[in-house]
Amino acid sequence: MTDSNLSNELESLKEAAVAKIAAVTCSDEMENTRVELLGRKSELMTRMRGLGKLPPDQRPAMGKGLNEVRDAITAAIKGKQAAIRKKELSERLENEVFDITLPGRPIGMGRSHPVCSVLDELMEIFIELGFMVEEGPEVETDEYNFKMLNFPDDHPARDMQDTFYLHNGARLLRTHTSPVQIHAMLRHKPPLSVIAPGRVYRCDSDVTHSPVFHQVEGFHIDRHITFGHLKGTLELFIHRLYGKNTKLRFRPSFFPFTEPSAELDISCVLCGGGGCRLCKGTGWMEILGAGMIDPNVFEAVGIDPEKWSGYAFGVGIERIAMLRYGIDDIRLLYENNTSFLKQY
Ligand code: FA5
Repeated sequence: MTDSNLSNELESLKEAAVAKIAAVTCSDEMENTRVELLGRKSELMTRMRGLGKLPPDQRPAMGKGLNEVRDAITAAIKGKQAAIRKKELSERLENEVFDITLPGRPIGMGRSHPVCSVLDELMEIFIELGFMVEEGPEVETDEYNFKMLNFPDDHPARDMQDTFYLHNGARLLRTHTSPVQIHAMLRHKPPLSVIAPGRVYRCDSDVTHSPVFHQVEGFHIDRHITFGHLKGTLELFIHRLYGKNTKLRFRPSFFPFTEPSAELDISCVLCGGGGCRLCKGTGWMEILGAGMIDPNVFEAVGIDPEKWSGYAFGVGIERIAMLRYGIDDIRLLYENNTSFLKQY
């Protein structure tokens, strides 16, 4: 092929491609045209692949000419793509109507969960009374959860709280917040007033029992502390929480870490004491365990029981929330049904 024949042929290939590009009107068509002109099956690429079969003396001129055609087509496509994008954008801006006066979609406001509200309220009462806040681990050892709290090995008292054991019994999920008493007594010297909120775990489930629930532990150690101080503090706390008309009842009980021990019931706020599903027909609802700290517990942490005495109590937060809001099934608190939770 002569030089002039070659350049005529390449010139007409380029002109045909540029004319095709100029006729394109939208971005979909642009993409199809690009593939047709520069894709693997395009005439240009087929010719480029055939370069190796040409006589060696024709290859440089043909290679140079094909590269120039490819550059020209690429430049024409880029220019056209920019023009089409601009045209399509201005068409959208002209045609799409955006009404900024339409009302927005409402976003639901978050709110405090009933358990959190009660917990905050309770903490506020005790902080006002001068108690300091302590926390302890949820994964405990038998030592802290039972042994140092005066639960003898293999004593039936351990069965009072069905325990979730971990690592073949080497660790456990704490069954109550009372082990925080031990952590705090080892950390601080008396006099000491502590409040310890937290999550606790028991293998237990019905309308008033949940396998995961919250307790607040409270204890006060000083010289000459008596059961009278315990009664006075709990009465003040219950009346602040439920109002002065709420009745309180202390029942003798047993906890290995307090002596004497008691459970505190309050009159059922749902039925007013007449008996319902919440109070299991008794008119009363148990909300906490309490007592005077056992001298064995003081000895386990190196506090002299001859010099110091103290009271302790452990409150179930879900029970307080159920009584406060008249909820008759503890499981409702954990189903995350927002229509239910929104009421509180
Ligand atoms: C205790 O857990 C003792 N540690 C409390 C204590 C502390 C006594 C300090 C003396 C001195 P008890 O097992 O009774 O005690 O639980 C305390 C409160 O937790 C109960 O009164 C109840 O309100 C609540 N509670 C117990 N088990 C559950 C459960 N499975 N679900 C929800 N609340 C529970």
